[in-house]
Amino acid sequence: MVTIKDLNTPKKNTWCPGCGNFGILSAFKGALVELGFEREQVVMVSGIGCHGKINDYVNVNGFHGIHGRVLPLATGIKLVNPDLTVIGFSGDSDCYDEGWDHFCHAIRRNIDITLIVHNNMILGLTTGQATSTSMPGFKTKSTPFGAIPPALNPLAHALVAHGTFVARGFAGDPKHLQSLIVEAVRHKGFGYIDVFQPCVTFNYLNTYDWFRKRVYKLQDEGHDVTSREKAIEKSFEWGDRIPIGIFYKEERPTYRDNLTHIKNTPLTKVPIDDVNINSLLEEMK
Ligand SMILES: Cc1ncc(C[n+]2csc(CCOP(=O)(O)OP(=O)(O)O)c2C)c(N)n1
Ligand code: SF4
Repeated sequence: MVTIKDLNTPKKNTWCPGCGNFGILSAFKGALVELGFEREQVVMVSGIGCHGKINDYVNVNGFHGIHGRVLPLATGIKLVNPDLTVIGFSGDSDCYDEGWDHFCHAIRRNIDITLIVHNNMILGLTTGQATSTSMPGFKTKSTPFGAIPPALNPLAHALVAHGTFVARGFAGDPKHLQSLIVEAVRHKGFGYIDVFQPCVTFNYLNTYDWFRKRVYKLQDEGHDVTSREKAIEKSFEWGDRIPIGIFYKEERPTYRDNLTHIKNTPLTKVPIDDVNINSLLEEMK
C-alpha cells in the first residue's frame, strides 16, 4: 500500500506560495493513502492551467491532456481498462468553459470516474481573466468594468444532469476535502467535487478569508443527501453562508454496466495476436 513518501516526485513545484492547489494536492495524497491503493492502480488526467501541473507532483500514472478535454480522456481510459481508478483534475475554465459539453454528458452517462475541479473563479495560468464562475462585477484583465453575466452554478447543472455524486470542498480545509475525495472515489459512478481553490495571485476577491467567513458543512446540519430537490435548493445558497460537503448521492448503473459487448471483456484484455489488418490496409490504398 502506498505511503505519502512513495507519492512524492522530484519535480520542483512552481505554484505560487499559498496557492489553494497545495490544499488539493495534500488532500489527494492523503486520500490515496487512506484508500490503500497501489500506485499502478491510479491514473490522474489533468487539463491545461495551473491545476494541470498536479500530475507532476504525484508519483502515479498521469496523462496531461489538452485544454477542456480531461473528461473524454478519462472516459476512454476507464472504458478500455476498468481495473484502473481514474481521477480527473480540471480548472474552472478548463471544465466549465472549454470543457462544458463534456462535463454535462460525462455526468449524465455516469462514467465510473472521479472529477476534481480546482475552482478559483479566474484563469490562473493565463494571468487573471474572468471565467464562467467569476462573480458579477469582478474586475479582471478581461473584464475591466466588472464581469457582466451571472456566474454559472456548476453544482446545480450537475444535479439536473442526473449526477450521482455531487459535492463541494474547500482547499483551505484539506482534511474535510480528503474525506470527500475518498467517498467520491469509492462511489460507483461519476464522483464530482467542485473545490473552492483560492488563487492568491489573481483573485483578490475570493480569498481564503472570504471563504472562511462563509463556508459551512452540510453534514453538520443534517442535510439529506438522498433528496435531489433539497440538493438543488442547497446548490443555490450563496452569500453570507455557502455550503460545502456532499449535496447528493445515489446508486445507479454506470455507463459501462450497460455496454454489454465490452462489459465482461475489457478492450485491453481482447487478444490481438490473430488479428490481421492487411485486408483493411489494402482497401484504403
Ligand atoms: C485549446 C486551448 N485554448 C486556450 C488555451 C490557453 N489557456 C491556457 S491555460 C487556460 C485556462 C486556465 O484557467 P483554468 O482552467 O481555470 O486553470 P487555472 O490556471 O486557473 O488552474 C487557457 C484558456 C490553451 N492552452 N489551449
Ligand atoms: S496563478 Fe493562482 S492558481 Fe496559479 S499557481 Fe499562482 S496562485 Fe495558484
